[in-house]
Amino acid sequence: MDILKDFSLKGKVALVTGASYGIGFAIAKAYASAGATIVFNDIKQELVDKGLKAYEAEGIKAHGYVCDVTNEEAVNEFINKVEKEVGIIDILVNNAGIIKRIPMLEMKAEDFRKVIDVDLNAPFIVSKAVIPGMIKKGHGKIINICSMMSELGRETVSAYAAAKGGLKMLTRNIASEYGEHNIQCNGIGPGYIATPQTAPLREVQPDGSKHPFDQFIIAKTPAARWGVTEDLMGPAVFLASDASNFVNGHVLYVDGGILAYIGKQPQ
Ligand code: NAP
Ligand code: GCO
Repeated sequence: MDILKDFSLKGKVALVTGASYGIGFAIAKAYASAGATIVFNDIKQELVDKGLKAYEAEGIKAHGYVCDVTNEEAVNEFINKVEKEVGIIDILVNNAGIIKRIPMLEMKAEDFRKVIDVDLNAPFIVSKAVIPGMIKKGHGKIINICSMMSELGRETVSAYAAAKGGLKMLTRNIASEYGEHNIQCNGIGPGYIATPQTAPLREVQPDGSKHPFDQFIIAKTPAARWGVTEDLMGPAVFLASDASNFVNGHVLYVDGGILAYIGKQPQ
């Protein structure tokens, strides 16, 4: 037997949302390397063009589309187009996401709603659009990009934590509702990963010292470092491949051990 065959994505169509750069781009690159055809979207044409160039530089022929994942009508049109131009989607990664770091008492309800819209409502909208094709095809993989904040809270991220906690439960619900159609829906909960989203937490201070949050995260992480987008590649391929066909409704935390660790004891 060749167990590596179970990890192959040959012949599969994978849609990764918001994948012009960052975590989505790394996951899409890994899928292409495992044999999948890559489809991605972003809100603006400039970002799609930038993404297409970045994929091309990696030797990947990706299909890029403009689509705001919070707009149900636009998402339905986009998925129809992909099904006609590329094929029925076998793998969906709900990656597009935003964060607003604002103390709760200063946060406007409008800002809270915006985060919920992109980080929770959009995965519902996009999943709803791809599931009928997956049912027709007889299989499907949905991977929701969750967070440490699916489990933990912290100052300033009330909307993000509410959305990512909700996304964990949407994951379990999709698994429960469509498991009988051979659809597996799982989450990946990245730890603190160095991307543009977390850049403000890693900025060097005016006096040249490290950002206090940077040191805080390194101390909280048994691996003693920030994650890099490449850390998510293997787990994302596993959850998209036949190797995980009986794994359903699970969130795989890829966090260097943060969730397992009580924190450094006082010296
Ligand atoms: P990022 O660098 O900010 O990338 C997010 C991508 O999503 C961007 O390309 C962004 O486009 C796109 N996007 C945002 N709103 C969209 C919309 N309405 N429609 C379509 N695309 C949209 O973030 P990242 O760090 O790679 O994060 C990717 C995912 O992982 C997010 O869901 C994030 O919450 C999650 N995550 C990140 C970390 C981390 O430490 N970095 C940890 C755990 C989970 P624009 O540039 O136009 O906004
Ligand atoms: C924050 C961070 C996090 C991470 C990530 C952790 O401000 O605390 O941005 O929320 O991005 O989601 O898993």
